Amino acid sequence: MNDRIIVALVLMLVVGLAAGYGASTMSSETHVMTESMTATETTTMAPPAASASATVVNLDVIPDWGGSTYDAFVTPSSVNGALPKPGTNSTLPGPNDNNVTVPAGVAVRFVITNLDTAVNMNFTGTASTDFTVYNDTASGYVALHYSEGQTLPKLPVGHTFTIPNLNVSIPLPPDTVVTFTYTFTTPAAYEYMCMTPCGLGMGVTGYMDGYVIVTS
Ligand SMILES: [Cu+2]
Repeated sequence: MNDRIIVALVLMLVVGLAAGYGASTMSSETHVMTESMTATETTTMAPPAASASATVVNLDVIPDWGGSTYDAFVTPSSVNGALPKPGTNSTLPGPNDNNVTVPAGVAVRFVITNLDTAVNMNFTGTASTDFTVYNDTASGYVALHYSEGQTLPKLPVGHTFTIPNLNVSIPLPPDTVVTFTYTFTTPAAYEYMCMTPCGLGMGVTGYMDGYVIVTS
């Protein structure tokens, strides 16, 4: 083996090692990028404040509402009021305290505060619409954003905010504020409910069942 061949072999070895190093570095970077792109955004920030604006709907989930043993969706203005009345009208909105009215064709921001700390099921599937979960932690609120169509991890939830006729279902983890925005296109009374087996209030109008009344 002459000197030129030895030099050529050494060069090939060095180039090969460099290429291999480069490849492993690139794949490592790609891996990191993939992880950061699919990871849920996490920021520490306060949840939105309650608002009386017509395009904001505030709902609270109260466990064992008024000692009734029924969990309930209530509008914050009724928290200190009378018990919501179980519905007597099974086809249209009844005389309850948790129906909300919004205009059609306007982006409506929902702010749902789940005051219940119970976990009743794992929520799986894909996000039906963009939503953000604000977790109340010892170090402040941590916001987790999920995008429409994103595969959800097994989210432990106490309740859901579900509008079956619109294929909207938002998980409500315990002790969180959950926000999402939705534009209703057609005026109608849309039933919303909790799909989690959370107890006696499930499916009872005025408790974990109400209506979003969309006006023209
Ligand atoms: Cu529920």
